[in-house]
Amino acid sequence: MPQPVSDMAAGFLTITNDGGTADKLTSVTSDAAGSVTLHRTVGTSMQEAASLDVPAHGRLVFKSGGNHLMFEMLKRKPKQGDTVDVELHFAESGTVKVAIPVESATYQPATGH
Ligand SMILES: [Cu+2]
Repeated sequence: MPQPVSDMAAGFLTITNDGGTADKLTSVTSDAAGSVTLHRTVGTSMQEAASLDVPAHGRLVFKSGGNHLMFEMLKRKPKQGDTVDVELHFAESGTVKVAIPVESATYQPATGH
């Protein structure tokens, strides 16, 4: 996550599915934000996605200019070096908790984190 400059922030990560069953990321929640939505980039505009596919033996990649998490109504402004706790909710795998590190405000992940 680039250090937010407002009450909104983008988040990036890479989800790897080692299993033989396709899954879907259906929602993301965080105590740090009032709302977290899944966005994908189509051309130059971004669209909210109801879910994102995680293929069997594949990866779901969030990166600059592509899929990203959109944190809105941040309850506090995380600083570089902090981590933001996030719960990833999957259709098949249930809930997975991750801590996303906060990077500099200009951080642009090319391949996810
Ligand atoms: Cu967005």
